[in-house]
Amino acid sequence: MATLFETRGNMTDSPLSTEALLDGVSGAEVLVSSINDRIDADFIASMPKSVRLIAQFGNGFDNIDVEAAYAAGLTVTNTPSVLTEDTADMAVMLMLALPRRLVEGAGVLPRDGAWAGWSPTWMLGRRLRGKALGIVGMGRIGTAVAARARSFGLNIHYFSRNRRPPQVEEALAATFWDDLDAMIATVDIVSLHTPLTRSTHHILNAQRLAAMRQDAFVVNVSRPELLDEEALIGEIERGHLSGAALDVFENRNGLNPRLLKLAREHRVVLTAHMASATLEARLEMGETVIVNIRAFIDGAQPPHRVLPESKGKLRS
Ligand code: 8YV
Repeated sequence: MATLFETRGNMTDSPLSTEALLDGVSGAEVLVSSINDRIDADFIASMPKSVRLIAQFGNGFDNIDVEAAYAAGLTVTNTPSVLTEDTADMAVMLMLALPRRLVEGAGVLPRDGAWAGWSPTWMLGRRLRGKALGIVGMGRIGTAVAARARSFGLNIHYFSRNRRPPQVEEALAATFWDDLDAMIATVDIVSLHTPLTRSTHHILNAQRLAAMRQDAFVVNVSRPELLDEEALIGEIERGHLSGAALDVFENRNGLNPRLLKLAREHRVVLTAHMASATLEARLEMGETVIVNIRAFIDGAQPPHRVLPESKGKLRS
């Protein structure tokens, strides 16, 4: 970007305050944002009028009030596709890690430096093959998760705004549900792959968590607000759900101590928002940002424009 454009960057790799961000965009035409930057209606109203494009470095864009941006005549873009495979890898890795006790097992030798040896009941986990996986949101990432999960012998179920074509369902042997409550009450694993919008906020609410099968578990590599974290913790604590594997969690006032306790007891696996963290994904995200900016500056439609929900769809 520094070669192509006159660029002012945050080189610290840590989030900027609103004031610093506003200062940074003064006189700029483009703001390149990430999930850490809160681009709400107030921020948009305070932004210098020179800014015409918000080019998000990321797939999700729930940190941006897209509605307010469009009302102010701004264009918003994101970087889909390039982090699909890495994110799907992570979802499946977590799906395996929890029932096969990977984190707990991998910690034994480094902690004790020795091991008493194998026994028939040593580190017994639960088998994944034959279980029913319920995918909430069968977009790019959900579909990539389904393809991987299929090869691990999971039976694929999904709930999505748009039903996938018959050939996709056939290839994945996937069952479509138009009733989320019914699907959730049937499957052994619920994995969330829907974007965070007003309508998906707490899509996995207390009632749905309570309706899940005994010993079922939850995987979330999407956004923490998709589930009611308090209710999830409660269901695990009371022994109804067998656990959760989360790459995202509420962290506004620090991590919930009850969640941390469950992680220390190995009933929950926590990774720290790293599902798309590969060098390759980050480079391709950067390239996608550049393509979006270049197209916009050249007066063309940027390839990865995102539209407000009220326009009837999320992405162009
Ligand atoms: C990104 C993500 O790294 O793209 C997303 O939606 O959740 C992340 O994996 C982050 O959003 C960067 O803005």
